[in-house]
Amino acid sequence: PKEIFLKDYKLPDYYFDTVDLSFSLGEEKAIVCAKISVLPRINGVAAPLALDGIDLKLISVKINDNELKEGDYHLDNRHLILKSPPSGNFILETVTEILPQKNTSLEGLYKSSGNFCTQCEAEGFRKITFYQDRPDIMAKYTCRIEADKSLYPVLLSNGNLIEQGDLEGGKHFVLWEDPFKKPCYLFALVAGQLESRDDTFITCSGRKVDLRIWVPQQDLPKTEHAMYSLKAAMKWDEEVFGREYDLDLFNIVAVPDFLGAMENKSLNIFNTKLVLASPETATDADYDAILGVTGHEYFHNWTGNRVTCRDWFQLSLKEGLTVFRHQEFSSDLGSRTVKRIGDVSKLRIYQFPQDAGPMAHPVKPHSYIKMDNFYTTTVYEKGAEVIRMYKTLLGSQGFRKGMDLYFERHDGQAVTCEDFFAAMRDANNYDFANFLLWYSQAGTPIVKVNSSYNAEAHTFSLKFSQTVPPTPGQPIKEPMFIPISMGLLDSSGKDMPLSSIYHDGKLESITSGGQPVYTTVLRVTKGEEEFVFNDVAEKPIPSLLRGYSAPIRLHSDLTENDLFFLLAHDSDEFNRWEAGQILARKLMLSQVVNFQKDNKLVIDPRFVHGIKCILLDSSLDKEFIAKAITLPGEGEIMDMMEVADPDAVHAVRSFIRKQLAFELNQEFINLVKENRSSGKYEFNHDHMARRALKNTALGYLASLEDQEITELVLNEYKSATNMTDQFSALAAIAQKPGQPREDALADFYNKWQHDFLIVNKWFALQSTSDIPGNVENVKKLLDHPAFDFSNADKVYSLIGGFYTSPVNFHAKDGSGYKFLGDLVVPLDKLNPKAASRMVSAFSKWKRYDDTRQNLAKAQLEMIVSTNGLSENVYEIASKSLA
Ligand code: BAL
Ligand code: ZN
Repeated sequence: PKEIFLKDYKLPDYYFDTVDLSFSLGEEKAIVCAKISVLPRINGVAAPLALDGIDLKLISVKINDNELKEGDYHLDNRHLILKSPPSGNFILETVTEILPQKNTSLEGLYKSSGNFCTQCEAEGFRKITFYQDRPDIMAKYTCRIEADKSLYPVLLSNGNLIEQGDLEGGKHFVLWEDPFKKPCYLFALVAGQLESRDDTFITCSGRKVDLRIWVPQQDLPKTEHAMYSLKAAMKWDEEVFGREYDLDLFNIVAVPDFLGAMENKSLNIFNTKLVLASPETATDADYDAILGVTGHEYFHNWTGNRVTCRDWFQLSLKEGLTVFRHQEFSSDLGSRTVKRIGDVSKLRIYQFPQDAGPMAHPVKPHSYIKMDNFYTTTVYEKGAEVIRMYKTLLGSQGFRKGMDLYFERHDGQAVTCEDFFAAMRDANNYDFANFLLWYSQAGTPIVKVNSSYNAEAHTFSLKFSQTVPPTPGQPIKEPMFIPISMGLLDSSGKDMPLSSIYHDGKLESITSGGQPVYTTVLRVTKGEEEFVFNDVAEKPIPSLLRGYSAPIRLHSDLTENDLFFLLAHDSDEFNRWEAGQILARKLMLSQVVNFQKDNKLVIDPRFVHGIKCILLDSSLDKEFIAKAITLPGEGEIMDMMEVADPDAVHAVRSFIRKQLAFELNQEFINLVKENRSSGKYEFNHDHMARRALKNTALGYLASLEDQEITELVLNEYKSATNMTDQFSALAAIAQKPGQPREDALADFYNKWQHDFLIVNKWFALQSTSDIPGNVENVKKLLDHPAFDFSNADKVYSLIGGFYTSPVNFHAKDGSGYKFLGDLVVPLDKLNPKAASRMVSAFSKWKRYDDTRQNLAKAQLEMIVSTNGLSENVYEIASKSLA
């Protein structure tokens, strides 16, 4: 397989101006005609024109109406190369035949539950027709679709519907025209039996936009929340970023076989689970995901579609930025602190390990074999943190100025991350020093900070030192520009006023309009650096990295007492949560050592007391309490160990949970009773926070061996009036093996077997379980009538879920590794994207003991030596072994 490098980027020799597509959709094949007006980049230079094409049967190719002979072009299984096109503008016409019904890869044109749909990002358009499949080719499209009218009454594409009519033989046609230039990855087509929920949105300039959400008819009642989310997103983008929607129609289509969601111009396509919701069938997490993803895809209209990427190395230009935008949208509609805690947890659980493993890559990768493998948490979530740092440094207004300049300069263009950086810099005349390193250096920076107070001089010093660990291909790193948002607490827990800092040989005032500030942002840019605060009346306790102002690992010299103090008093709620997490991590790591030495496990009474104070603090947001009493995940603790020990970490986490449940039993029971749902389900922060707290408490209680508690949890399950409560109670019961677990799981399946989205949750609940020897249960579920190996969502729920349970996936007998390894190769034949995700589970194999290393390595070697492997799987498996 060929590796593609950013440094090799070249401008295309040809641009495409207009593209007229025509699809004839049949039951066995589809015929695609493409008429493209081609412009050479340099007039008079006639280089060969290479078009990408995979799994296409070429019927004919014409230039300026003249059919080409075989000697005029070269055709192989990846390209059609026109050897000597005319030296000026010309019209290229191709006719190709494709087989959507046989396409299981979920990219290109394929059928899903009887409907045709497309997925073209990153490089799926080449499975539809011969094309220069790269994002810097931006053209205006029309799309004519012809199909049987009774089977496919709805025919959709991008832009505006400009013509439609009936044809002979029970067929009909439509013609769509998209007035905006776009790269081919934003092309979309849908054909099928769908109905729409219709609504309208009046934009800030008074234009009426028709909104349609397309689903099978019986699902229409479940689209209310998606429509609410879309309208909220449209309004929010106008208010916060001044971005108005630019067409008169916006469509969303829900499709059962689809990876995530896709921002095709004015025709977003979503996996069904990201559209459908009702209180009885969807959890609060589902409602939240629908809000966030609907926003995300809509926001791409400006950040991704109107301004797109020059090449795929720039993916974070649109994805990091759009994730940041949807995070802010969700924060504004819910609780900012709780959203931030969730986003930072996600970063730590998924991105930090990636940044420390064999697939570590910068936010702007240097190279790839298969671009699909780079739709990663680094590009998305770390990329969003990079955008957040611009805002932290520039403030809200400065950031908005930078965004406005970015759109002003680049609307209608395909650009780079450096172009975005330049807009932020130029709009604010800001010195960003070495900030661009965030795009080019992989690895999570480790920042150490030591503090000291001089009681005579009333000064307080913070000394920072930073390192960035080596990552594949980058053994030596430069210091990064790290914004540290911080404040100082006095002995009563109040924020102290900050007036001036001595730094880099200069005294800097940090007042604002003559008034003292209570939070400031330090610009840490060197390997070692000191900041000295003046006029500090008493020894303070520093609150560092407020709001998690940079994606780093911070090691401070705060004592446990300092952390308990911050947990109780910090005005920055994020840092209150963070203090509790640091304490929990310290406690868990200390008990892991005890477990490994066969010593008795113990829990620090101060920790129990700290949790109790949070539980009983009625001034706190209930969802914040739920987050603050949740222990760090097992993966997070394993990441902090020299050699990851899944058995020890699992035993310790379970022990602490159980001990807290035992010691705070009455408090947890009270929380369950006080926060039961009453009345109608509502999607709003207060209601969701009550449910989150009640269900977190229930989860703790269910870890105890106690008949009364088992009955309480069963009762919660039976009396639940919405899916959030019902599923949480089921998960609580399912923590422990035994008859109540079996009965509840069977009951739940019987109730919901007609709803595949809920059945997927049921699969995932069982596959992710920590119960001993779970691999055998999961193997049995592979034969369950509701499981279907060819459906990606079922595969993610059952097989993908399994490796999220460290004790079972990393079982010392190798049973977990073998289970997954055996499934990767057959899955690769059906869906390489899904298979490569599964292989990623092995990528951290070097973090474990020798026995586990050998067992995991054997699976990777077996996979990589398989004949006919996809590039997707090959890239992950071979890089993991390197
Ligand atoms: N562009 C791929 C799906 C998404 O990130 O929106
Ligand atoms: Zn996106």
